[in-house]
Amino acid sequence: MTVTIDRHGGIAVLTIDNPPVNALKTAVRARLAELVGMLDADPGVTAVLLCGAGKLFIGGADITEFDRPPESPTLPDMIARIEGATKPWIAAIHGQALGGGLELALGCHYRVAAPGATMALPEVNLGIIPGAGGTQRLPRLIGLAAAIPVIAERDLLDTDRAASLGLLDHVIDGPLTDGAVAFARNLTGLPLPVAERPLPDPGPAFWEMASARIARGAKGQSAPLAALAAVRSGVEQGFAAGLRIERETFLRLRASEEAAALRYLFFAERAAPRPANLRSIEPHPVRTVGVVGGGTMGTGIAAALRNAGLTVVLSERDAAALERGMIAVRGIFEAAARRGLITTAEAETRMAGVTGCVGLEGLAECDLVIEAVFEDLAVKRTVFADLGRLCRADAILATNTSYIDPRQIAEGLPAPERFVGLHFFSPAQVMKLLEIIPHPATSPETLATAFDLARRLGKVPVRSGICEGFIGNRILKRYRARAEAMLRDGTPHSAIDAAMRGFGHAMGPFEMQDMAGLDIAFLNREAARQRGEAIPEGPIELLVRAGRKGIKTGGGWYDYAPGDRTPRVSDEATQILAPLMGSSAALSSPQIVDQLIGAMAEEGRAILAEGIAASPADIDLVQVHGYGFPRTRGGPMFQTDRKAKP
Ligand code: 3H9
Repeated sequence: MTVTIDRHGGIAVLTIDNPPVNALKTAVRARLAELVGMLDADPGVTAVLLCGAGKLFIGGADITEFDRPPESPTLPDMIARIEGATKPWIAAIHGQALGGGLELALGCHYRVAAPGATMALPEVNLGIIPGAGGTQRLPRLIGLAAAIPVIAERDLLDTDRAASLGLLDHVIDGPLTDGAVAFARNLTGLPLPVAERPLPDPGPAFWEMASARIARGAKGQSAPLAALAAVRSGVEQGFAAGLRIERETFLRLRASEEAAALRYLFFAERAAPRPANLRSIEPHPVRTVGVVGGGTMGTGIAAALRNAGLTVVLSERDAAALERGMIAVRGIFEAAARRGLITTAEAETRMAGVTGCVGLEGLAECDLVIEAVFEDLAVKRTVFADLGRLCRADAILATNTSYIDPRQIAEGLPAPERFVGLHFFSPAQVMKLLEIIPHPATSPETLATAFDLARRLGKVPVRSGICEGFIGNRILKRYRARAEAMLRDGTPHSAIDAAMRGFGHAMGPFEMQDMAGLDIAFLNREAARQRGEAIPEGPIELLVRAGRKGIKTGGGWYDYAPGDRTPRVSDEATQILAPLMGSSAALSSPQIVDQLIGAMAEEGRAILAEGIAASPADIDLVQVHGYGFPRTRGGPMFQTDRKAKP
């Protein structure tokens, strides 16, 4: 049963019961539509209360239905029926009312909510706009200034704000159903229909400002501005025309590549923290985490852990390095406070949960220790030998290595079943990706703990098998190699970067190298040569030997003005690179994109064939959350999969 009915005297209480999020799938819509007529015709019913079972009211339309043509009754039709009912319908909101769930509540005649509920229209996250009246009813209820950020800019309303804006008619402090039934009993009739409420046009300056603000925050996505356009057409042409335009836009965007990519990522991100094979395994309790190494990675990891409420012990080799590390962690919290993300008091509280220790003895009581010292096998082995001796027998030990084989690091560890790779991305307090790399001996409990930690940290975890660079850096290497091969064939690096930016990347492969510093790649290549790998001299060697190491030296692939990260084409770099450049005609932007995405996907397929990644979606999550692949494009595997389909 998707909708249950209960009677409280003359009040019919309908409860949508469609776990896990009461999504408005076809069967729910059909049942509700049927009930409108039945309850209207029932002389014993004076009002209808609409509730959600479980922890929330309604999570929205059922996104799994979006790959099929809309099925009757559609959500707009069903809401229109409720709006046209002769008896009052009251939405009783608890937990969350999202997307179509909030739109359904807006179509009811009254709304009441429990304290602490959230009301939002997150459709733009899925590349669509509200498609069941949200762009028309919300502004008429709470005004344009408050409604536009909710519709187009991901603003969330909590119960207090929703009540003060007039979205809610009443806040119910005690048990929700009882309070809502009492509210319903006191009603004397229907309010003025939302469609008839005035919505004056604020004039062109208002729209221009809203449009500029939304464009800035849209990150290349088309839905936010389309949502604003739907609101505006309702203001200029009236409610009915607004509804029609909203629906057309919703259906058009729903069928777009962008929306398909964002839906795909929505489900991949939801599935990532809970791999099926670990669902029944209890994670190890983790409260206090040790971090070894107070450099950029270690301090970022410490901040990420504190942001999730874990207690942190930061360990460094000597007092001076520890002090630098502690100052760096404090700097992260203070920067968050300056940007208004947390209060200064909260920054202090977060810092108070970080203690420092010189040496590893201070980590003895930690539940988990994450090693983030520099990439040197001997150093890491010494750290783990000491941790193995000093830490509690049940503590989990993790390495943040990005390149070294975890099997080599763990050699000689007394309990390799409690050892795992946790590869964070820099800055670790910001980047969402966490590659989890089990050692062959890692126990399911240790692995489940790693995934649970990722969930608590708000990270997107992806399990990777062991290979050089794991999933992400292995694909990066292939991507860079392909870009360099294009360059050698005769396509200028500026054209390659511009093509990737045009595709949606924040920067192209050569700009990325300038930002990271070419010397790092140079040193890695030198180290590989010393290990006996045949790596030919290439552009990186030419640039670094000419002193061009990237932004930090004022030039690399590009020139940079002091204090400005804008790349400018460099005559000097062009001259340095000239001997390497082939004479083939430069590739066009679509060819560049095709070849680079193709190279990434090809490496991805090899990674899948070797069992390094579990699914194409995992590879795409790595690209989107660790390497700046544009969300609206889904990922390299998604791209090639779509291309392969007729
Ligand atoms: C919309 O409403 C369009 C309308 O304007 C117009 C229509 C005409 N549908 O996140 P969780 C699944 S667009 C289908 O882990 P939480 C999810 O995949 C929609 N499935 O739980 C997962 O499945 P599994 C606008 C959905 O407690 C399971 O439920 N609404 C939907 O951390 C649990 O999810 C949104 O964009 C759905 N709508 O968070 C809200 N939602 O167990 C999207 C979830 O198989 N949803 N699932 O992996 C959310 O933000 C969160 O899921 C929510 C619960 C906050 C509700």
